[in-house]
Amino acid sequence: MPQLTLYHAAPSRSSIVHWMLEELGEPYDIHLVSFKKGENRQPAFLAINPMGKLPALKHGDTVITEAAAICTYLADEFTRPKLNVPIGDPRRVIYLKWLFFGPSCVEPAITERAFPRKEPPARSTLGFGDFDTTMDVLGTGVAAAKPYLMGEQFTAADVIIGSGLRWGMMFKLIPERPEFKTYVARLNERPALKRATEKDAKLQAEQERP
Ligand SMILES: N[C@@H](CCC(=O)N[C@@H](CS)C(=O)NCC(=O)O)C(=O)O
Repeated sequence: MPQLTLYHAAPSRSSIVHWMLEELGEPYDIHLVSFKKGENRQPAFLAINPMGKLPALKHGDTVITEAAAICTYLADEFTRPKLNVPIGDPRRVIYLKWLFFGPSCVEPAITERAFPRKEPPARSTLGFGDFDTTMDVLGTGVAAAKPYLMGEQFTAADVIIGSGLRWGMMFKLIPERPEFKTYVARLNERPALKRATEKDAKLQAEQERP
């Protein structure tokens, strides 16, 4: 029986971890949680993640939540596919920066764009500063990706930053800059992402059956 179980709704932020698991190549189970049926707000799931949100991952008896934390954990725990930059490697600072830049800058910048506030707070109080600066920093990083953020090595940071870009571009919330399009097109060629996307389409049909 696989030691890894992904609590998942397809497609959603748990698709980020679904992609990561496909990159990892370890056996895993999927436990579908239906938003429509409100399963994420029921006691059984709240015992897994009191936030009532997906993704959550069970590894043996351990539960971990938050997409970027899960991807960081998996990359460090299962080192065979070399999806992490380990402690002691000077490149780890850049790797960690991108892993955190996803949920703390890219995602809130996109959400702000989708649901703009009438009176936006001062730039200094927002963790992401402002949308344009976030996009500029992201653009510079992605333009330098040869072919990935950490160079030749594909890492969990590409899963996090790539997922944010793919999601933002799908909903037309991120400008279609050539560097974004080139990087995302490169990621879309990864067999693991193709597998996760195909599986998600099937799971979506399954989870929507009454
Ligand atoms: N900070 C969380 C966000 C997770 C999140 O918002 N997930 C959404 C799915 S895309 C969810 O579970 N929404 C259901 C709800 O809040 O009721 C992460 O990065 O993992």
